[in-house]
Amino acid sequence: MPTTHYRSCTLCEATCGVAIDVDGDQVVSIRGDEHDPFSRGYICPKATALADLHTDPDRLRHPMIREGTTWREASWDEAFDLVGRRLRDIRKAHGRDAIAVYQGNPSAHNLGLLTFGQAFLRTLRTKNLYSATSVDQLPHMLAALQMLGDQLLMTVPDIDRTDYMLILGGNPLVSNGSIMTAPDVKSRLKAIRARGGTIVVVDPRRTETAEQADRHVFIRPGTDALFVLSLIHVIFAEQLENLGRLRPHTDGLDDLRALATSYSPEITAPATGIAPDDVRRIARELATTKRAVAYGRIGICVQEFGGLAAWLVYALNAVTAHLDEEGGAMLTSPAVDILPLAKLLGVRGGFGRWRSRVRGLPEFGGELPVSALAEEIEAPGDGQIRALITSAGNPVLSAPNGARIERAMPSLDFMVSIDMYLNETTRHAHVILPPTSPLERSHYDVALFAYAVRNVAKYSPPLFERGPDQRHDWEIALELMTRLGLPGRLFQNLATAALGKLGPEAVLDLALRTGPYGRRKRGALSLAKLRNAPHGVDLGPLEPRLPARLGTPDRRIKLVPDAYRADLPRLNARLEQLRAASHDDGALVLIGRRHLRSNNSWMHNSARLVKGKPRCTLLMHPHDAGARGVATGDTVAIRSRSGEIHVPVEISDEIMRGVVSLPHGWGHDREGTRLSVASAVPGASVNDVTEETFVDSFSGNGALNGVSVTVTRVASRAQDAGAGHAARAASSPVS
Ligand SMILES: Nc1nc2c(c(=O)[nH]1)N[C@H]1C(S)=C(S)[C@@H](COP(=O)(O)OP(=O)(O)OC[C@H]3O[C@@H](n4cnc5c(=O)[nH]c(N)nc54)[C@H](O)[C@@H]3O)O[C@H]1N2
Ligand SMILES: Nc1nc2c(c(=O)[nH]1)N[C@H]1C(S)=C(S)[C@@H](COP(=O)(O)OP(=O)(O)OC[C@H]3O[C@@H](n4cnc5c(=O)[nH]c(N)nc54)[C@H](O)[C@@H]3O)O[C@H]1N2
Ligand code: SF4
Ligand SMILES: [Mo]
Repeated sequence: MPTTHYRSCTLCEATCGVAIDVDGDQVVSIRGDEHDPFSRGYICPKATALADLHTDPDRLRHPMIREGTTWREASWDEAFDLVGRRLRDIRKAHGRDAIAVYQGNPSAHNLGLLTFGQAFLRTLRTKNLYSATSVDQLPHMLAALQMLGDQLLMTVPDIDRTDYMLILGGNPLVSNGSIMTAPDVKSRLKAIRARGGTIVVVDPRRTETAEQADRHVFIRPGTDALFVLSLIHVIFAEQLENLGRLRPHTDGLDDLRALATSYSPEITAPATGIAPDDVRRIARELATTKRAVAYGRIGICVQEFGGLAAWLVYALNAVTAHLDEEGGAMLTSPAVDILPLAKLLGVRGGFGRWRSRVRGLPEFGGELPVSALAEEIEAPGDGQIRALITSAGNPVLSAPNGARIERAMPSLDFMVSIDMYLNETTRHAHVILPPTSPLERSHYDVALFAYAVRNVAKYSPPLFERGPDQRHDWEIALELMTRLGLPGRLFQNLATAALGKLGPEAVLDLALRTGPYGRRKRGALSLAKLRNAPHGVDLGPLEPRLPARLGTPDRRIKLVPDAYRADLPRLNARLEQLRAASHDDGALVLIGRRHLRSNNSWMHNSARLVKGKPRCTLLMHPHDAGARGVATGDTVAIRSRSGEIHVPVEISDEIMRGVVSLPHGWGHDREGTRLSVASAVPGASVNDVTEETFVDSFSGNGALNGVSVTVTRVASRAQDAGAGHAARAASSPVS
């Protein structure tokens, strides 16, 4: 008799409730959980891959040790002994900074990694901490830190109550929402229009979200800071500025006015490509709609002026009285308050407290930008990286010029990966420590519920008993913490032992009980309460949190934090350059793209998800294609300073002229991986051509979008028939 198990899907930020029918150890079906109050039955096609992941014969179930080019299974004891000994030796010989860590995106979807994993990393006390943050939301966190006083105080669009949503550089219909946990975002967007509201999308591509919106405006990649400055310019020029309820708590209105004066829509139009009338219209609509919000996502972050752009979107919401207001950009009241939790785990927010050794890129939140990783491995001298720990990350495919990181890896004295796949990154490790599958562990979305559009809580117990020889991520982290504990740090070592006794459930229970709903007199929230509510609980709509939650020293909102001023000359220089340039010169810039059935680099081993026509295609405007004699289906070479890749082309006017788009996370043709499905549909890695030298030098965030490339035809569709999918060019890499 099949039984039904309820849990949250952990594959993206939407946290959809799934109902999984199981018969013994077999998953019979995965459906949306209609009784989940947040996702109301919605799931996307990726949810079924939870079962594929679990049963995937390629998924590693034992620690692996590499000897030369061959791998053998090892016991946990042997693997931990080796890792502990090698890392201790390296630290002894070269110091703490010789050990680097890269943490990837799935860490944010994993209770054990968010608690024990974080604690472990901080005990290493190395300056060489890296993560996907610096190719993602870093500029958002920086804006939150600078303006509101805590890097975790990122705002969330109150999508269920807004009547006007300006979306910049986000494609929630495909990504299912980011820094906006909102299952079934499509229905939520539809509801905006159904209640008479308006959605405007600003994006270099007419995306799936743009197709659903009232209006779409093309923008030249990397120019959002200029566009938003013009919106702010118009708001002041037409005296529409309004700080609303937060006026007595906000500094810098005059500074912002002064700063925006020189960015009239006429000045910025030649750079952004957005007509002045469009700018004025959007500015007026945003300022005069009571419940309205500007929402910027990864497109405004991973670009040359990501720091400025993300800050200006926050400032725009603030000067239109949409910060911390219903229907605007709000802060959440999560059941697990991540602010105290982060402090407990040793995460200290901050910016620029130190700089990377080789290029001087700024630290953020205790981490250095991943764009600096390769050179920090390569460049000899004090502080050079000698050992690398990767955890839930695949920087070879995901980081800018991942190919250079890959070339640097063999020079490491030691590398260990905490990962369930032998993939493009982990194949360079000496040891792989594979954690349990998502269905074998308990789950609570500590991070994602803190950025959800409603306050919700849901606990998922494990569905399957883990195998006898399986370890959870948190157990792996704890074991490493024990073996690498710094001698003489008695308190830390005792804390490690105590944590180990507790496990993530107890930490979660404590956090729930001490959180805002755990201290209530009636119906106080606890782990036991959540265990009795398998579909999750709804804790209500978002509520105003300011000024109480401010973390700035003087407890005031800073509209114009000092740090940003210094970066304006760089923006002005680019503005002048773009105004002077002819935009008919045939130059091309490259941006990214996501697909509903894909998830960064690691879900291409599910046959269900990768079936169908190839997705790793270059989108190109008909005019640009015509000028190069390229037709749909032809194979082209994309070249940049980093290297060259070959991919098939799709011609469409959904992409702006002068811009081409290729998704990331492909390139599974590297030798020596164990990804039997993915390597049959390899595609090529866009991060072989993105550039580690192309960064937002102010924030340190990687500029994955807006990379200058050339595109030339290498084979016509006919010639290419039978050649299969895109491939990595055999040409020697350039660096
Ligand atoms: N060009 C370009 N590059 C990009 C982006 C882009 O838009 N364009 N997007 C960037 C963004 S936003 C991000 S977040 C990064 C993502 O890049 P990364 O953070 O490096 O993550 P993934 O590529 O998804 O790789 C995840 C790895 O974690 C492993 N894994 C999965 N689940 C678990 C688990 O529970 N435990 C452990 N230990 N391992 C697990 C997988 O096997 C895989 O090896 O890519 C970035 N790179
Ligand atoms: N299906 C699926 N879902 C995912 C992921 C996935 O890989 N697949 N990844 C997850 C992760 S790690 C993240 S961080 C989120 C990201 O979530 P989103 O930010 O919604 O992701 P994207 O679809 O990359 O949307 C970015 C948009 O920015 C546009 N863009 C590029 N350059 C610029 C620019 O200079 N200015 C402006 N205004 N727009 C620009 C792109 O055309 C694209 O439409 O998605 C998550 N969800
Ligand atoms: S939208 Fe995200 S959370 Fe929901 S089912 Fe799809 S992958 Fe899972
Ligand atoms: Mo991301």
